[in-house]
Amino acid sequence: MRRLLSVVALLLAINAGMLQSVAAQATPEAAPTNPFAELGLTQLDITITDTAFEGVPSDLDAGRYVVAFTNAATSDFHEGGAFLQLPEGMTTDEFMAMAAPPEATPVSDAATPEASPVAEGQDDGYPPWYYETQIAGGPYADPGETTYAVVELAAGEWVFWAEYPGAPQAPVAITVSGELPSDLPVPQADVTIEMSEFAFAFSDPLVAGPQVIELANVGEQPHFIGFGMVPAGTTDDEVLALFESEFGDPAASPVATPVGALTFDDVEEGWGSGDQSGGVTAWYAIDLDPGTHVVVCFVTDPETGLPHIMLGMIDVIDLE
Ligand SMILES: [Cu+2]
Repeated sequence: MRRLLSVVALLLAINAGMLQSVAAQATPEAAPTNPFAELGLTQLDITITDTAFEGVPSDLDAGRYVVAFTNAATSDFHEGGAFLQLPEGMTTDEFMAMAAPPEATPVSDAATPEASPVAEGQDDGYPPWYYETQIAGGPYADPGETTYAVVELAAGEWVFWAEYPGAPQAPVAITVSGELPSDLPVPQADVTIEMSEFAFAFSDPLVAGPQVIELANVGEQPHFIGFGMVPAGTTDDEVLALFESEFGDPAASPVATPVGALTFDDVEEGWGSGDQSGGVTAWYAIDLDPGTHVVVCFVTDPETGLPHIMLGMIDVIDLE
């Protein structure tokens, strides 16, 4: 949930102290095995460090790929990224400049460092191109862990990036060429989760333990799924009230629940996917602890300016 909260932080300017309070408390677990090994797909071994993404190829053929993603950063956070096709008319250099940390951006006039397009974009939410371009999903992993995903990349100019401007890891450019094969292998999934405006729909109940999810965005806006563990008995309304208390505009929000006892200290970071555009499916090997989980999406709805969680992309589920 670190990225979820990072996004919210960037968009809504929460203070850094609260972000600290929701840092991961997860203990390292045994690395899951690769459930996609039998598909015959090429594997991309990508590692995130404190300063870079390593192992991202610069050229690929169009197709599906198994991504083995290792979090070797020293933070306590869930770290990851997503494959994003450059929007029409945007060059790789322009994307790199948009995503660069502020201190790495040359500032000709030191008196007005905030007057960059990046800062303006953050104030206004996601830039319009975010809703137009193709985002293929991407892997996230807890500290020291390796996770597995299958993503599909069509021909075009792509980047693998950390999903928020200012990340210390620079995006890596990928040129994808050729036609998508017509006989793409389809991973076997235990549960299909459909994301739309504004709901998650589960084909089967999630269970505790390792499993493969097929994550399908059947909507129009980008979506992702993020998990967090909450105390047993927590309700949707309590989670919504917590987020509304920090980020919400009571006049604009459909939620009018009074703030409950739930605090950000009660929410423990869990697994989350990279963003996926409408029509995009990706597969992820996940491993869920027993207990009560909240699943959420924080992409901003451009019409209302509200994060999708406030519009219905929230479920509380109990796993045994
Ligand atoms: Cu969403």
